Amino acid sequence: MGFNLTQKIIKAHIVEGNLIPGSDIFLKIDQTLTQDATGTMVYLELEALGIHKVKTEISVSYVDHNMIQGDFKNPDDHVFLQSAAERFGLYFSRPGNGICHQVHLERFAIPGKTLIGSDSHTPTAGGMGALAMGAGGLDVALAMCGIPFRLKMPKVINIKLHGKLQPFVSAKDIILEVLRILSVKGGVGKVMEYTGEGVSTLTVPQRATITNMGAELGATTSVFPSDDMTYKFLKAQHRERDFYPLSPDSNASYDEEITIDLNTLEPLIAKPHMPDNVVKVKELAGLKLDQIAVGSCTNSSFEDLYRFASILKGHRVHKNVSVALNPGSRQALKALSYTGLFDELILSGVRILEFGCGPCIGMGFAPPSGSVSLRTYNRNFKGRSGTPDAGLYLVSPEVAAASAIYGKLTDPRELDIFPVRVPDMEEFPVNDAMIIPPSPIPSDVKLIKGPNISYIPTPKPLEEQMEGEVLLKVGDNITTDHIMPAGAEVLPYRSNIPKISEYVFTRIDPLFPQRAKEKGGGFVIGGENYGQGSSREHAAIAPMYLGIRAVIVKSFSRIHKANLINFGILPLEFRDSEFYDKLEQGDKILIELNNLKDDIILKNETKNI
Ligand code: MIC
Ligand code: SF4
Repeated sequence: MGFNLTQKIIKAHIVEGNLIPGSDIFLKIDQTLTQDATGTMVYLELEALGIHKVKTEISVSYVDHNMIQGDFKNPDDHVFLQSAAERFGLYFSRPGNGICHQVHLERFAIPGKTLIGSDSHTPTAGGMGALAMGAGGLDVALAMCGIPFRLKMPKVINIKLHGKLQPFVSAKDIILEVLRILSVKGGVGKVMEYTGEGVSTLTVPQRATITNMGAELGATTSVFPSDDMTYKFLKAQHRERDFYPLSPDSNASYDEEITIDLNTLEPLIAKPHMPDNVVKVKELAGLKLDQIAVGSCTNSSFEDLYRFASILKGHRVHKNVSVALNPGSRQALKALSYTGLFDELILSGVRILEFGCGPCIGMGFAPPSGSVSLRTYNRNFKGRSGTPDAGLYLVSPEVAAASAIYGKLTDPRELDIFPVRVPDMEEFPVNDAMIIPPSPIPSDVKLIKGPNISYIPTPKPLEEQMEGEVLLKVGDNITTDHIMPAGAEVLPYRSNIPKISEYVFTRIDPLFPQRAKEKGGGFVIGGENYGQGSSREHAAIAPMYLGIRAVIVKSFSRIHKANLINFGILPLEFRDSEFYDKLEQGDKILIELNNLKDDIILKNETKNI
């Protein structure tokens, strides 16, 4: 039996373990990336690890999340990150250069390489044929020290694409369809590998939209083969030397298989408040909109901007909607400007935001109270936009453009316009002026720590017996946005754990941080897929700072579980999920570890069970 693509890349990087799904494997990591909102912790960790220079082939530090600069906090972070990149020998992508995943795809991602990043959408580079995974910050810091990355050998799911996308149907609709079929927990412990003749019809940026939002499946990562399309993209980036062809063996086997017929796929939309709440656009057509946001790491390549702008061309944004664009990179917008369509965006009344994450993570352009916001982004979790009662809907750039014209949800196929044909880019306007290469003499550089750069607290050692109160009980699919919110108020404290811990779980229960402090810490109970979403290790460090000793759930998401372990919170899963029903907030519980040799015992002392 031959190997699939995922197994081939893993085989080429495995330093310990075997290819049996579910077993522990350790992989050599070729590349790392960080972004500023998780990166400050990563470089404090790297400093604590005491390394001289990173040992990876390429490591890049991006600044794209915390860009509002309302006071000294964001710029303090930027200065610290730039000094850390110089100190440890990394590339530094300056604030304003673009969103980490888009820039990494354009300038650094290489087929067949392993990449881990302190951001859950790192799998974007899977569109290039890289095995790219989101990870906790400490795991990324360790990879930069040359330490292999530990994970469970994933199952590999074959997603067979047949046919060809029809006009106004988009790569975004492919991943929305996969989310509809599999749900936000359908990818846990799995790699989504795309095959079938439909693959060759998709460009690298289209593939990257799909692998990017594969993060919403909870998947370890998603990957496409490296073929003629990959070569074409790399050549247009002046990087043809990075090309390496990669495909599964013809007799490769897979753990599961899903088939999607591109010919019959229609424009889709994810309704509030989960990315898997997917229906056809035509079922909701006419929904009144207040805001439209285009861009993010999912949909802001040159092609996406082109599709959006060419539909909008000659029209004015409807007076009842406010429309904004956060482009993925300087290169993408520059390429659009060559086609003349950037002018059209300005003329039609689109608000042009910075090259960064912006509204996707609630950094500006928050929607009005109780409003409807249509977004080409990847996450529509409640409150993520900065407005707790806004409803966020996720669509393709084509649907966003048609809807911007009418101020209501519109299926672009209903418009009387010719299908969009994106011009073939033989050469992108490559300009790396905002990427600072690694310093030739890294160790001579001093780390610059302004007052916003705090310290990393360390956990207490594990005790044999832990007694305390259930401080909070939550249900299924709790995201790291619930545990550790982001947005304009909270994100600036990413380098200050004591301060950011005051926001833990406040979206669910504003009194949580105070209660945790008064009770001297305790436990959290959760349902399935606890900790899905972002890779932010703050969702482990800040609860640890508040004294949380164990989180007991039906099941965990991969990255969050690793983060809990890294920061000394015991991640426990119920063997019998019925026990979940026997625990309430306020119950006193006792956990006995028994040297971790036998089963861990959990007693509910309040209910005497
Ligand atoms: C996100 O999309 O939620 C983020 C912000 O990019 C996070 C990282 C973070 O919390 O800083 C992610 O996806 O990992
Ligand atoms: Fe940035 Fe949004 Fe992408 Fe996260 S999902 S990296 S916040 S653009």
